[in-house]
Amino acid sequence: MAEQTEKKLIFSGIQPTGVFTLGNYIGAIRNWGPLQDEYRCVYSVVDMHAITVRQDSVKLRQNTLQAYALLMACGIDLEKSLLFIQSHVHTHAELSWILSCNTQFGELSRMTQFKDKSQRHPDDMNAGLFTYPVLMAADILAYNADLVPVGVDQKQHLELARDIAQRFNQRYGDFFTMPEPYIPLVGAKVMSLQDPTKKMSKSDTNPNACILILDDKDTIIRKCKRAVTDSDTVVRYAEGKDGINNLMTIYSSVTGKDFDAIEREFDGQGYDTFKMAVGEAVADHLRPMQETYAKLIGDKKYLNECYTQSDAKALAYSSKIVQKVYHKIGFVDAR
Ligand code: ATP
Ligand code: LTN
Repeated sequence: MAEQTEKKLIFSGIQPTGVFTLGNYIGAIRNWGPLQDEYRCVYSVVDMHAITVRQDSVKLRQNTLQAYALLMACGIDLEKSLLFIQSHVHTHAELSWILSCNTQFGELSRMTQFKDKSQRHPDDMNAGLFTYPVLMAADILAYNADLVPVGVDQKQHLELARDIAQRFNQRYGDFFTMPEPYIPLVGAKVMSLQDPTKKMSKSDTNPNACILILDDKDTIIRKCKRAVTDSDTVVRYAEGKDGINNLMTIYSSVTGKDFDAIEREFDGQGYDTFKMAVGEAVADHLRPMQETYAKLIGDKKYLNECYTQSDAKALAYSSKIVQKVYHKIGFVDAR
């Protein structure tokens, strides 16, 4: 990365909590590949974040490799970017501790994701779930990232990362770059197919609520056909038509057509035809990625080489920043 220092730096991460949804894909991951030419990109499979919710250890290991291969299949190119596994780079946990000493209890209590997740897991309100946003701030600040591509649900966490950075800068002198969110104009919040007032989420218990990016064509079409819509029949983007608005957003994201063009295309055709078209367009869009994924996941040795190389580069880069942080706060320099 050293020879390209004039380019801005991007950081983003995704949790290995299962196969990615179409929401993860449209809201975040699909934007990561195209950014690689303009920016220095650092991406991570954030397994330490995933354990804030109880995980089966065998499944977590499989999901982490799967997430890694999926990101490569979605276009992360290791010639251009870093793609590493968070737990392999110890600077993240180290910086997280320092930042947690510069974060207020009240700030963390206001995080809506904490409130949601602690309600959903009342038997496991662990401290990690509470301090999750501090680790996320550490991920970003350990690289002094300029931009963070995420879906809209992560905006609040990013604002907290900025507040933490600003507080640190005020206490110890300007050091951290203020990271900016990079949120897509269309598709920043893909909604559940079964309850279009809720975000599509990997952890939804109803399998019809989300399209997984490894679903086959028949499954995708079936899920689209069953999507909850209103009792109107006109394909039109309008208030109160949450289900149709969501399907139009999905269709627009995978075909590149704008809402006016979609309304014209389905003029007088009713919801069934539209839902079928959405399912087919999504399946066709995902197919090349699915084929690449199938090849990658069978080659564990290659995957291992890829993350080992990125882990080392990420560690070298972030260590320099964390060492400077240690010095600024008054720790005696280590040899
Ligand atoms: P979980 O359900 O396990 O909490 P998740 O599906 O919310 O996970 P994350 O790993 O937390 O997924 O998110 C990865 C990225 O995907 C983030 O940038 C997040 O903003 C984005 N994202 C998640 N869900 C959606 C969605 N429905 N629409 C758009 N972007 C989304
Ligand atoms: N919290 C994020 C995942 C995440 C992340 C990050 C995103 C962890 N660290 C750093 C951007 C930058 C989520 O999507 N739930």
